[in-house]
Amino acid sequence: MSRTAKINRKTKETDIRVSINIDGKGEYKSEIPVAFLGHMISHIAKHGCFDIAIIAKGDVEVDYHHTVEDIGIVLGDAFISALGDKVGIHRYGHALIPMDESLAEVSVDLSGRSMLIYKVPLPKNKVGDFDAELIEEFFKAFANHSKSTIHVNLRYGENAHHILEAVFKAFAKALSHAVSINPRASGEVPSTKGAL
Ligand SMILES: [Mn+2]
Repeated sequence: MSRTAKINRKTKETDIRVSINIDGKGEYKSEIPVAFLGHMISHIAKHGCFDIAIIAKGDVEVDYHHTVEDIGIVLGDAFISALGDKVGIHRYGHALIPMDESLAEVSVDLSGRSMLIYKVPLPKNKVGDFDAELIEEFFKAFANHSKSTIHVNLRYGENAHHILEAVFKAFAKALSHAVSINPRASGEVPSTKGAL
């Protein structure tokens, strides 16, 4: 059974369409009016081996906040929808990934409960024209809508672009393992409760 989803979400602030194949090859297509976020999501696709297509419009004349948050919402909705009943998945994933001088750690639990811990001190808030504080909003929205527990911790780093790239690559690797099928647990939901 293919683990795919298509989600459309339209509000007065944004209009976002996401399609995803969790068992993809890392193909990424996007039309996003926030270039830096598009660049970061390309790392989720590539290093998670997810096929992701996003078409997004947003009120970026205000600022990037609504568009970044809402892309997180729709991606989270798409992941949880594609995951279905979570039978046979690993559930947990963890990665510690360097990007040059930066080292980021991400732990994911597809727990059915929403929680984000985000400890990523940045040397400056701007990366190009992008407000780097919005990345926390992206992960908060993703955690809320995918009903997952996500801990993001920067061990150390100096360059804001490198730091965030390490965060996204670590997130991709952690999420990729969490959603992958555990051959020793086939047919079982990975919880002693019997449901996630
Ligand atoms: Mn880069």
